[in-house]
Amino acid sequence: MEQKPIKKVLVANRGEIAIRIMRSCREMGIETVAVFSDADRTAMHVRYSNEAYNIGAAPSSESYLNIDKIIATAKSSGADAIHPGYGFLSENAAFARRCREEGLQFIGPSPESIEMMGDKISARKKMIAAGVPVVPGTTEKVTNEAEAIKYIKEIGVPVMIKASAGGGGKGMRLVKKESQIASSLRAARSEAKTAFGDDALYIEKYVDSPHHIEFQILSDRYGNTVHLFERECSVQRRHQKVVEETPSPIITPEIRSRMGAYAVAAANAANYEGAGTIEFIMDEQLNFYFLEMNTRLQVEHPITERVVGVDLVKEQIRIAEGNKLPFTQDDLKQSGHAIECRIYAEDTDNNFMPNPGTITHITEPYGFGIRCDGYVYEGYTIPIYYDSLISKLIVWGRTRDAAIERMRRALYEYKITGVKTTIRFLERIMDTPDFRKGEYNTHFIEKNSASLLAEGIYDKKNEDIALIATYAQYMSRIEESKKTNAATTEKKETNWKRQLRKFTSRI
Ligand code: MV4
Repeated sequence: MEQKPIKKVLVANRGEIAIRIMRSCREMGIETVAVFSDADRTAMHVRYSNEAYNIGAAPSSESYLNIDKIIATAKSSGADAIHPGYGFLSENAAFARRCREEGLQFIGPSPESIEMMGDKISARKKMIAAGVPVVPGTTEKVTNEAEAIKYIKEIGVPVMIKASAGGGGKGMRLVKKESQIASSLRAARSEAKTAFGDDALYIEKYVDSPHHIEFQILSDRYGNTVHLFERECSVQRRHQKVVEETPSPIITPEIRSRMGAYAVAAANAANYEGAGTIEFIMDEQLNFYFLEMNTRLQVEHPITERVVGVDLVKEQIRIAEGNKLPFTQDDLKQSGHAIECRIYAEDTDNNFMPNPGTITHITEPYGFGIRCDGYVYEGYTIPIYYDSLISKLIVWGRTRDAAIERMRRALYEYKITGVKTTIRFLERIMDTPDFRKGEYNTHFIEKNSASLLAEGIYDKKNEDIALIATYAQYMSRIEESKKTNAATTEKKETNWKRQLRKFTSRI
């Protein structure tokens, strides 16, 4: 067993997750290096770390995605490892490879595992070979229209056309009628090419009204893998998760142990090392299929930590040091129930438009069974450049009902002024009968929009307007980065203009 203790970690991230990671480092006696953009000089992760270095302009392409700068900062600060958090460079195989070449320990899986799982067609192939159930569909990329039509006629509509380089809901098209195949295929291909620079597509049978259930796994480099049970993530809006809970209210112990065994098999097939998540999609009859693997620490990891009693960041670091897993599957049990609510700086009465600004007051909930992972403070201005997540509120209860009651209490105590937040919206979710009964799927928010949203409507047209606002915000960010990166900026602008034209033509 080859072990190399980590003494100093550079955290290549910002916001709540950067602090979350540094907290575990502090408990382990590991020093931390923060990196920050021009927009983050006053950010909390900069204050929390032992050292902090500016890595560039506000747009993430100039800072949190700047591989050369981050590697150089790690080396000059004497860090021996890099934790990428989630988002940004966390699933970037080239970055993991650079770390390896530069003698820095990437706290995460190998670039080969990231690449294999990042390519959804190769992931599907691997899973089929490992005996893991995947959604019925193509195993090779779809090269032409005739082939697609022939295949879809065979398995029957509805189907999803997906980008192999996509994931998380990006680059997908639902095909309900055979007559839509050609146009959907064309649209999906051009979108995939634009968004990922890779136009490979595959086709899956459409699973209607699905549940999104994912399994947390941990693997060491000696071939030991355990799962840490499931997270139910079906309460989401436009592929953004809103509430997560564990255990799932719908799966049985028997299904749980079968899914867990498949999750372990999936990780082993990927020759995986570190913490990862196997996403399954489950239909109304409780049939489940592998969807994709996330090769990073996830936003919602704390509910697993709470119910299983494992600090996932510490385990990631121990694994990266070359240690064996300190527990076996039999050592792990679920105890009680945990729920996470994501608090975003968004205007829920205005199509969840991001609402950055200055926090004029904040009171966070405390007390038994409560964890609040945040990063904002009174007087702090949330920058426009990044994700609008303010904090994650995680509660534990002995039973699901107790956890819901505790979440209601915690949301009642939570006060934020200065920016609009999702807190009241989350209170309404906790009070929705379908949620209380645990009877919900991925259509939950849309189905309950009358009581959840002020306007009571889930309006397509308004979504388009929100998109235009996002576009406007994006353009203002681009203006800033123009000086340094003229060529790619121009290309991005053209793509966005093309997309904007498509949307405006629908209004
Ligand atoms: C699907 C699907 C139905 N059928 N695939 C969305 C995110 C990405 N990970 C895959 N997604 C879906 N794939 C087939 N064959 C429905 C979704 C989907 C979804 C999945 C999980 C959680 C929320 C979702 C919301 C809409 C669509």
